[in-house]
Amino acid sequence: MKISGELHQALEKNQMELHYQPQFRLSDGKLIGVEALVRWNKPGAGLIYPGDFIPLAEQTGMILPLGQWILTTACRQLQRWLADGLGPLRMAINLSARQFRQPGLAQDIARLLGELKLDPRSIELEITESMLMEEMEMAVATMTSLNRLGVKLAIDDFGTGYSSLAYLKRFPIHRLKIDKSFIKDLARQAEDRAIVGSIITLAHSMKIAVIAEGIEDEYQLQQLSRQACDEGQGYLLARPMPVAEIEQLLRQDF
Ligand code: G
Ligand code: G
Ligand code: MN
Ligand code: NA
Repeated sequence: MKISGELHQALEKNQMELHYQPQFRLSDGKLIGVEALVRWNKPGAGLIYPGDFIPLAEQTGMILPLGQWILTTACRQLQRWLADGLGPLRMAINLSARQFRQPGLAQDIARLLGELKLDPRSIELEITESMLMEEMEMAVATMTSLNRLGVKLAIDDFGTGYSSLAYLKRFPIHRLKIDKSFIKDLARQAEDRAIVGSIITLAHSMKIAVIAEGIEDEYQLQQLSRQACDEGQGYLLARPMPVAEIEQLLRQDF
């Protein structure tokens, strides 16, 4: 079967799963959130990572039902954790470009959060710079309605797109996620330290918080703390993990 047909069946056959990667506050190391990351558990093939099926899902439109499933599953999971006393906790969810342009996104999310009685402020939607730059008027309208709903908005992979920094002023943005390419060589590259420092200063001057992703070693962690980065995520701190594992971690922490 062609992979596009397989993707369709994968959802129906319950082969999609979400893994969760913790996010930590750097000032005291507290776990304050998780990012949902989708995987396809394909029989006979093992775990397939999103890089190998999200682009196709985006092309074929399958990303819309898949994205809906991801939103619902992540929000339900958060609701269960909070009901179990595991929290306070923020759930970060990646939106695809097509999902972001889908009319009615904010209403769909509002309905979902209403059904689950979830505080919208505990949900953070991650979008990329390029999603903001195309069809700017529509992007402003979508961001505005999401912001009115009360969900938080984060710019993922920050620094890798066309950063017309003017958009930071135009859009209601709560957090920048510094792309891991700037974190990788932090110890060796003075330029990367300068870029990271500038992003943090700029963001803070606009009352926007900053999270660094891809933290893999102690130097990076210390350097980011010194540079007053608010939060961090990366293999050094914790890997993305399946539900059972993250629950163990949450039970230790809360
Ligand atoms: O662990 P990682 O391989 O999960 O993720 C690779 C890429 O796939 C990242 O750029 C990430 O943003 C994207 N991705 C992961 N999970 C999701 C998801 O649930 N929805 C969308 N649209 N993208 C995702
Ligand atoms: O949505 P986004 O593009 O931010 O996806 C995050 C990606 O980064 C996922 O593929 C996730 O598995 C991966 N990731 C998380 N922590 C680390 C890390 O410390 N190092 C690297 N190289 N990748 C990471
Ligand atoms: Mn992300
Ligand atoms: Na990212």
